[in-house]
Amino acid sequence: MEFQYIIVDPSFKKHIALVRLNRPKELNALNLQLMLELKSAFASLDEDDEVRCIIITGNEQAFAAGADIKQMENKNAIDLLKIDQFETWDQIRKTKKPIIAAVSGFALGGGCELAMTCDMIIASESAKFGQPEIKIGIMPGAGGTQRLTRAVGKALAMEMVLTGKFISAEEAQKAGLVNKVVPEEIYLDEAVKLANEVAMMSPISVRLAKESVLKAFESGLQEGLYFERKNFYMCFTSEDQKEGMSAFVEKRKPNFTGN
Ligand code: DAK
Repeated sequence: MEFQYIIVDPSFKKHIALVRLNRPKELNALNLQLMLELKSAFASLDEDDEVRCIIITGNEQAFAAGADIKQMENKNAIDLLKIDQFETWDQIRKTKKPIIAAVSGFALGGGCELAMTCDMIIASESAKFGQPEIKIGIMPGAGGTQRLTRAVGKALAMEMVLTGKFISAEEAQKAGLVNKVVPEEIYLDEAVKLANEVAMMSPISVRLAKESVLKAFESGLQEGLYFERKNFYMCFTSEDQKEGMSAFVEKRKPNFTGN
């Protein structure tokens, strides 16, 4: 897959794809073209049966410093409405495969929102998370007020959104925003480790389980429990369920095929 602002390797490791944001001079600011490229890459990786987990990363200095302010500066509301970037963000949100964000350096504004749209976050010790839109006269627009609040709670989310202050990787982990913080030299390796663990599981149960966890953010408990139950039953239509349980009984490792 050839793109201008991202680098995509569908077979980075066995069953693991890597998407790298690649506008280093602009700290990976998310311009419209980059977002369209991400949309296309995620759609295609989601269709690829060989891919069981996707890692998205930037570089040591920046995951992404937000949407491209220079591109937005002179837009008005109708321009934004016509561009309808939400469709692009929705494509990422709707990706069925699990996505891990490997974050180092700045994850700000749309960059923080992009990381939060992923399913898990591995951070390097240098990672800084923030929603600084308030400092440029706007507010978060790609889920920041909702996902950050659900992740870290009202008090910290309110402080970050209203003052634009950044939090460190360590604070982000304490607050529940990231899964793990590791030294900068190994943050991608650590993400691969986690991706590997997920990729070894049955892709069907992984898909249904991801869907079910996400449902917890969108529904009341009763509706979520019914949804989980249906997905649980569905697992029993897969060959992987038979394989997983036989392997346990036969005291061997399962070989999940995604059927
Ligand atoms: N946009 C454009 N360029 C950026 C940028 C950004 N967000 N962030 C950094 N850059 C550029 C800088 O302009 C500079 O370019 P040159 O001047 O060299 O040409 C280069 O990257 C290096 O940046 P600095 O020189 O500023 O580097 P420093 O180390 O001094 O500072 C910084 C790093 C990250 C603290 C600083 O660059 C900064 O504050 N950046 C802006 C952070 C920010 O405010 N982010 C939020 C942007 S608003 C939506 C979806 C999403 C969004 C909106 C709508 N829809 C679906 C409709 C999201 C909005 C946002 O994210």
